Amino acid sequence: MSPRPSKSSTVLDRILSLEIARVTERAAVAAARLRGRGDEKAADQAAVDAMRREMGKLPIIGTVVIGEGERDEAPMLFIGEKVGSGHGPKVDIAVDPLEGTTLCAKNMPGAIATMAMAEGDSLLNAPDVYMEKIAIGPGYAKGVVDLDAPAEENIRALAKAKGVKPSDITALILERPRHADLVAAVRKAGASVRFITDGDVAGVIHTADPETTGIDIYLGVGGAPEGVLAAAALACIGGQMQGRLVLDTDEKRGRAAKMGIKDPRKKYDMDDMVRGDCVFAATGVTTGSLLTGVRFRKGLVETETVVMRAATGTVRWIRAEHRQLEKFHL
Ligand code: VTB
Repeated sequence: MSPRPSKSSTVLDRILSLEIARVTERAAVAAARLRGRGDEKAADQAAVDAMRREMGKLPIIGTVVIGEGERDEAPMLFIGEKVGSGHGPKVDIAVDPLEGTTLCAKNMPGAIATMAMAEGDSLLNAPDVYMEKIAIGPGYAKGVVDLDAPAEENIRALAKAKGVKPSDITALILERPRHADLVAAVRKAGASVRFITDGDVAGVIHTADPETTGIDIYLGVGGAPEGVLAAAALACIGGQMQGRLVLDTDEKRGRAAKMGIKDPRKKYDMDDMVRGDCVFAATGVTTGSLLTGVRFRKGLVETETVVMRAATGTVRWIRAEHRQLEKFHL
């Protein structure tokens, strides 16, 4: 893929693109301590606290644009909060300290700690509402699938572009009652559906490597914050994604308007959600098909993290052994 334009190539310099890994590592380990305790809130809070503490050390002037919620409902990492050391480049921050709180609380596969960092004013400021999403991996002509096309048409177009039959296509969809019609349409087109119960950031990322994951397309309605984070990842590794906020009440439209969204029905392309260079990182909390979860061994903690950068398309898989356990408050 061609490198993405960067307003200022030094903003997300090489050091920052590795330091981000420390932040998601800390959040993942904190959440992993609470795997399987049935307490989503406690696991999320632990991840938030750890992420915020570590982020304070980053040499950035950061603004949270995708966070734990709006200011009145989230005490930390709320939208608009300033984070970082206060010295360095101005950056937008998107966080989901524990993506898949239920997965973590139930100790099920696929919980991750994730964040993205982008040049200032370059990430979509999305309220915490739903987003309709469609995503495919790299190597297809632009526009081969479209959010507004019927699912059958998208499956057929994708199969044709891939040079396979619709029955060779697999769509990943969140298992929710709201997706009953979508699932029926995908199956009617002949394609296979794989369900996930949570975790659509990783779900979208799966489309980038169909040979490994078996996933060709991501479809359906999930969280808007997760949508922007997923767009940041795809902006790094290539692929196409479109999203539209579900602003179905006056209250939601009002919240969106306050965040600068003028057209409530706008269809966002990946490049509208991520408008410049960015780095994305995710660390596994519980083992899933994207990342291995945190392992607690005698005297050390192991983590696995993926870090991606849009300007260069570099993807790094970082397996870390942490020995200074007091840093994790262990
Ligand atoms: C998805 C999924 C998340 O929320 O975005 C989903 O990726 C959407 O909300 O892991 P509903 O659960 O209301 O369908 C999560 O499941 C996190 O809650």
